[in-house]
Amino acid sequence: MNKRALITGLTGQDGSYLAELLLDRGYEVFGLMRRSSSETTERLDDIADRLTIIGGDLLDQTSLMDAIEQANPDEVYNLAAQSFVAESWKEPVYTGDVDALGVTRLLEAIKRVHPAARFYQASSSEMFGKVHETPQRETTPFHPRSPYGAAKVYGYYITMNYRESYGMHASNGILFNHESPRRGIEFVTRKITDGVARIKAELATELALGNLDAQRDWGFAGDYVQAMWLMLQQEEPGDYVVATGETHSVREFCEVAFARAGLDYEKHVVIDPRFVRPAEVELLLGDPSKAKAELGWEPKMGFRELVESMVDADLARYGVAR
Ligand code: NAP
Ligand code: F7E
Repeated sequence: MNKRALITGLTGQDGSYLAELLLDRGYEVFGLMRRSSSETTERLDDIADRLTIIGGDLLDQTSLMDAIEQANPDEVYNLAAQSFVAESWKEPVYTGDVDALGVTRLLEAIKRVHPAARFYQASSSEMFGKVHETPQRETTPFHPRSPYGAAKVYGYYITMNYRESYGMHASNGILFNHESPRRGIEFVTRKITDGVARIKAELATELALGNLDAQRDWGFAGDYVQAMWLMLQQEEPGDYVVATGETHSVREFCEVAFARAGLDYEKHVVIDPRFVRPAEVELLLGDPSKAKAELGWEPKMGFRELVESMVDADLARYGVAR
């Protein structure tokens, strides 16, 4: 019989890649989707007719219990979150309600309705924040720098707690930044590649950014959902860093992205203090050795290919040539 999986955050970047992966592997895929007055399924256009959508929200306990009952899943992937770090200072309580307590609500629903389901929690490198060591690994202490990071630390520990308290197969993927042409437009990578395309299409002349010196370990989302799936195929649950082991600055991202379209970033990028954060995560660099050794996982796409594929996709969207 086909395996059944429930994905929360189905409409997001990772939800769409994970749904594709699971469908390819013969899963019956269910997705939790919150009510919206407008269309939120554009990332799912190619696979929509193969998915079963269940209405629900991480803020609503009853809907989560019903979703687990309806999907009766072998595997649950909790990808839903208020995922934009900058927004978390504007909506700290809401961010905590979804990203921290939402995890407890979902774990509790699984525990009560179908405790044998395996659980994946989308934990984040933002938990390392003001880093205590470099590279960051599974044993590096957490020091979150935003309401988002703090909420994700709670989500991480409550996942571990349900594993230890109730013997649930619950795992944390500590994922470093991962991007794609499907990345939300407000995140810096996509903001840059969209900005390049807009400038090339003569719709803009400038791109306003914040801290160009921040460094991130950027990988490709399509590679990272593979690691999520592998975690739930292990006999024992666990916590894994998923990263490329390379770090680059926002400035370097700009350089490569603008160059791909024959442009010089220094002529177009301007600094706007509105995009500088109250507390910054200056440097992230992950050590994925455990994922490689235990899951056999390795990233396939490198930095340059990632940036260029995102630029190419945005240029195509605006109908302009390189
Ligand atoms: P994303 O594109 O922002 O998607 C977030 C998803 O969560 C969307 O489907 C959104 O639905 C849904 N959602 C938000 N609030 C919800 C609620 N109250 N109830 C139900 N669904 C809700 O995020 P992503 O980049 O795919 O990331 C997936 C997960 O990994 C998130 O938990 C994120 O925090 C975490 N993470 C991401 C990265 C990264 O670099 N991408 C790294 C580490 C961890 P709508 O479409 O209705 O808004
Ligand atoms: O910022 C700097 C900004 O918003 C990256 C989420 O998926 O990954 C993501 O969080 C860096 C920061 O991602 C702008 O200050 C400069 O240092 O693309 P971002 P993030 O905050 O790293 C983690 C792992 C997650 O878990 C999150 O869900 O870029 N930066 N100028 C800027 N950032 C933005 N957004 N906009 C700017 O104009």
